[in-house]
Amino acid sequence: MDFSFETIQSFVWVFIAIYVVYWIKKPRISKNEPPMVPYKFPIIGHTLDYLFNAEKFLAECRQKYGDPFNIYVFGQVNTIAGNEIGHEIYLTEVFSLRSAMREKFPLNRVLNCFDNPEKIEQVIKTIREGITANLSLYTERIQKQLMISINKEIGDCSNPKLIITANRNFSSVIARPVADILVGQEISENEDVIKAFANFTKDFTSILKIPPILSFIHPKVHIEFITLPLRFGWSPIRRHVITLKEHLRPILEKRLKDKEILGDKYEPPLDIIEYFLNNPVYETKVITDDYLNKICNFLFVIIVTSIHTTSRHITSALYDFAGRPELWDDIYEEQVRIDKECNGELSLQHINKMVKLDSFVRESLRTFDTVVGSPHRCLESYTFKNGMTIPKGRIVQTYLMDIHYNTTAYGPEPRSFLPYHGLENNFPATKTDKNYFIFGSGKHACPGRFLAVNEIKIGMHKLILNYHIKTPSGKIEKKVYYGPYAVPPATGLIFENRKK
Ligand code: HEM
Ligand SMILES: *[C@@H]1O[C@H](CO)[C@@H](O)[C@H](O)[C@H]1NC(C)=O
Ligand SMILES: *[C@@H]1O[C@H](CO)[C@@H](O)[C@H](O)[C@H]1NC(C)=O
Ligand SMILES: *[C@@H]1O[C@H](CO)[C@@H](O)[C@H](O)[C@H]1NC(C)=O
Ligand SMILES: CC(=O)N[C@H]1CO[C@H](CO)[C@@H](O)[C@@H]1O
Repeated sequence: MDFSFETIQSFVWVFIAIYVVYWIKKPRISKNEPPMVPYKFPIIGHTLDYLFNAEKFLAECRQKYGDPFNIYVFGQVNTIAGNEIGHEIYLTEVFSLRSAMREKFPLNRVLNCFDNPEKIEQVIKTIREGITANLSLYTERIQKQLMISINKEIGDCSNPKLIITANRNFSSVIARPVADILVGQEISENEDVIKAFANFTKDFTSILKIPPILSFIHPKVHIEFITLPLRFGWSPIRRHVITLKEHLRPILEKRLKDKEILGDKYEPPLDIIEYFLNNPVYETKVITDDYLNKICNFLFVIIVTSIHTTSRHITSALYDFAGRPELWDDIYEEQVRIDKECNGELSLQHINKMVKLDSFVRESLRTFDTVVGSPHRCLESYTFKNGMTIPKGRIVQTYLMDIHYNTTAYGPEPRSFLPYHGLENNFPATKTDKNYFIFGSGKHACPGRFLAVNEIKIGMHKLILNYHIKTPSGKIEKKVYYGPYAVPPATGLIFENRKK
């Protein structure tokens, strides 16, 4: 989440106004609640600590008050659940990520199917059956698309090249294979479609740049305020939807026609739109505007959950690699060996053999360093196994650092980068575990994680084979923080061709 800090002055004034009006508003905490961390200023509560000092502040709270505890941020009580309690949140349907996301990331205001649990279940089923189960059939295409991206975005680096906006660059790198899988090989050759895929999430999040000051009154007030322009017809993402619709229509019409003419001889292309066309729920004889809207809605849910996340983590993994020269040779050696074995054409078996790279990627995901995340809303009053109770409506945040930096699981120095921990313990990067929550846990764990890790591994494999990758400082670069949320460093990376 981005906060614009330039508007600090107006921020202060609005703040004072709200402070005066609402200084009486106090959080009500019932008897058996987790301990409330004391605070000095009404309304503001722990907001400033949460925004500017989350890591240290929460570590102190954890030590003093145990697990879980309550803090007071943006006028709301949040329960912070760490290593001992965190797992419970993911085991029951009482806690809902989607319900909490509606207030943080109001995508439902632009993609109406986001409000419909059935539609989301269909998306998840599609990812499982259409993508994960057929991943081996997509691998060659993912590889090809990633190579096109790499050649385009990074290209020839006979002279070392500093690529500054690595994060942005990588969203178009990842957009290409995702487009290929979703809408097929033909449309994914179109640069406008790739841009629409790559920019969709970024443009949507432009409405989130407004600091959540009005949340002090109520989170709903903030959400109504920031989505106000949408109601008057402004939409940061409309042009992306239009681009995709324009290119989809002729392709879908052609497929329907071919099917009619060829009958049994029709050879269905392998992609998600074909899966969609064959789904009885979405069966159609004509491609109407309404139908196109439906399919775009569906596709953009996958786009918004897949591209930004994956590009953020491949970027971060590259910084992790670039900052650790001691690992370069070992991991490069594995990639060269596999490259020779497959003659440059990776199959899923070859990707599964990249065990050192897999372990490295897992470690990069584990040490991503978001302090707390994955907000879940409590849908009805709930009592934890330890007897503590929280009321309906409460937001529970997962204290990821507490889970990922557990000394029992990761030894006396859990914060250090342990590149081969996954390899030595037989934990693949896709496997969720009680001390590895980057993909969530339980029934709702990220259904896209197999695709994501696959893309990251293929991408890194190709990059490491082709380039020396360094940080400008020669050291490990620091992550950038927005409140408790981490994003990859912004210093850029230096790419230089390897001599072959
Ligand atoms: C490195 C990349 C990714 C990370 C770190 C990530 C992380 C997550 C997390 C933490 C959750 C919540 C899980 C929970 O509540 O237990 C989630 C849910 C989800 N992810 Fe991912 N994800 C990634 C990539 C992807 C990709 C590539 C796709 C699509 C192909 C995807 C689709 C989804 C969907 C649809 C959900 C919602 C599941 C539900 O509501 O039940 N994700 N992801
Ligand atoms: C998976 O691939 C097979 C073989 O090409 C195909 O018949 C099947 O429809 C695919 N599944 C999905 C859900 O796309
Ligand atoms: C996508 O975003 C980039 C960077 O902000 C911008 O230069 C480009 O014009 C955008 N493309 C589209 C189609 O919106
Ligand atoms: C580490 O995690 C395990 C499992 O969640 C837990 O039982 C153990 O108490 C944790 N260790 C520490 C030192 O917090
Ligand atoms: C597509 C894209 O954003 N490419 C950029 C990648 O990074 C370099 C270096 O900052 C830019 O010059 C490219 O325009």
